[in-house]
Amino acid sequence: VFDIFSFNSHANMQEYLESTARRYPRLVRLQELGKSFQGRKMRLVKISAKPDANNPIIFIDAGIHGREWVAPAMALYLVHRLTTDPAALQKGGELDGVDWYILPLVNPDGYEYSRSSTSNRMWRKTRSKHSASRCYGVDGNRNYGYKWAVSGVSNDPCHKETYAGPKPFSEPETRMVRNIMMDNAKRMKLYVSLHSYGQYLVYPWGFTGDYLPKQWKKLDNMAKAVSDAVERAGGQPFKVLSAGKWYPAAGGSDDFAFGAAGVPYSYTMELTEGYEFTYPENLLKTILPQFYEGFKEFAGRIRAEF
Ligand code: 0X9
Ligand code: ZN
Repeated sequence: VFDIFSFNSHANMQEYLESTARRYPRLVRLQELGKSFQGRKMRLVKISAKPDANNPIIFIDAGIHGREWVAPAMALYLVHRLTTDPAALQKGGELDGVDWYILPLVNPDGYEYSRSSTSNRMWRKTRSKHSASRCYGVDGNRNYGYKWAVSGVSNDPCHKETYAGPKPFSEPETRMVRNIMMDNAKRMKLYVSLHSYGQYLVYPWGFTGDYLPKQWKKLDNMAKAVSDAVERAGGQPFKVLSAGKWYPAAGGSDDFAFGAAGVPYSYTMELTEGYEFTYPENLLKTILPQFYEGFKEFAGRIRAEF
């Protein structure tokens, strides 16, 4: 059964989303996006106090890398708090003047492969098969069509980590995220892609560390404020810098959101320092609420600016 402070299966997540949408019909809508390569349902969770308003949109996705289990757990915790915490609906709360779009698990095939005891806990990529190769999977976070494959990628389909795919958006999963961004580009003001591990909050550019976007100071300031909020809640601070100064890698969703969809604030958030990919499940109840305070800070700043 689904438990908000556990690592849930994709199937249990879908049940949770369905029951949440049934329970809070005025607050939550599920948009069917299509299916993953192996046929798993992909749904965007839209949470809005006033769905018809012209609110700025905060778009969160998680779990593009199969083994990074903490990321979808955080995304679902956001759904949980936004729907059940009365403070979220109050004036100045997270839902006041802001719409939340959450895609809790971008790569369900890779996630389930990583969960299966007969496969590989460290699986990162999708589970697609492209005809020319005997190997499986593409690194979803090298597959986006902005400066695709110019740095930090492998062209070898058998590379376990960073194969960029045969072409940009070769994966159904990354195409779905692209469509969410492009369909909502006008109103989308913040994009956060949740990953793990190492506690980093990084912003464009990711494809290069040689230079920064001209708006980098605003990106940097917001990230530091979010990090401070998490620290005030008892969590570890984030290391804040541009993704490319950490290490250059092209074809990431953050660069696409910022460079192609024109989302003014775009981040990759790497949760949890210290445990690599196997974060202890029993610590989720401590850290998820701490990170949530960072998302409150994001929402407050987006509301104030847009
Ligand atoms: O390499 C990645 O895709 C991300 N780190 S992870 O360890 N979770 O794989 C960082 C991506 C940062 N953004 C870009 N380089 N565009
Ligand atoms: Zn990752």
